[in-house]
Amino acid sequence: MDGVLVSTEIYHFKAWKRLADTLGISIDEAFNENLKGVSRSVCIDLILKHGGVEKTQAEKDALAAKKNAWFLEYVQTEITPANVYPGVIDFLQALKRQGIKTAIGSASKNAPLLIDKLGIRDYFDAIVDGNMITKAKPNPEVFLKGAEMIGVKPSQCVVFEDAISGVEAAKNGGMHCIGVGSEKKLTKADFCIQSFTEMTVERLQML
Ligand code: GL1
Repeated sequence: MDGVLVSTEIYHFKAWKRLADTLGISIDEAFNENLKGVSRSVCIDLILKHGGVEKTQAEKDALAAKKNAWFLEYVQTEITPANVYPGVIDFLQALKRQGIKTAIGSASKNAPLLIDKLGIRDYFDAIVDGNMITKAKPNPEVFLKGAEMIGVKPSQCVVFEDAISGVEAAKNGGMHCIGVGSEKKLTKADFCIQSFTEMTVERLQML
């Protein structure tokens, strides 16, 4: 979801950077690639490790809560249906017309809130969010659960991913994967698109 269907990953990055700054840890967009598609608690661990800072579990929980409060502030004030990427709605409508099932697989615990705020719930047959999974990407749990919920075999699923760990999760689950972003970065994807405006049902069926 974040960074694939909607431009919400920038708000996660903004909130993580704000938190890292309070800890005297510097993170940039290149480091943020490691955070994409990764759960809140794993993000905290990666940032602390990056800064060589140690915290107790209770302190980590408090930091995670702080980041989430900032993220929710951005959701309330800055995120609107205009954050849905170009071509996404047209492609989802085309899939619906063809009777192709769709699911969201997100590590975010805020996914249900965002999906409603963005007005895209009706386009999906199933939603798997961070509250329903225990294993982070590159573990395929999030996608296997989605496939199970829509009753489709993994080998017949196509995952759209912008994160390296997400592409690996799709492949680890025996699924096809279309990278959303640079093919230099998402090297394990079957192919990459830069935008959903390039996507057609025919192109999907080639896989
Ligand atoms: C978590 C992380 C975010 C992002 C998403 C996955 O979301 O905190 O930085 O990696 O997972 O897209 P959340 O905090 O909303 O559960």
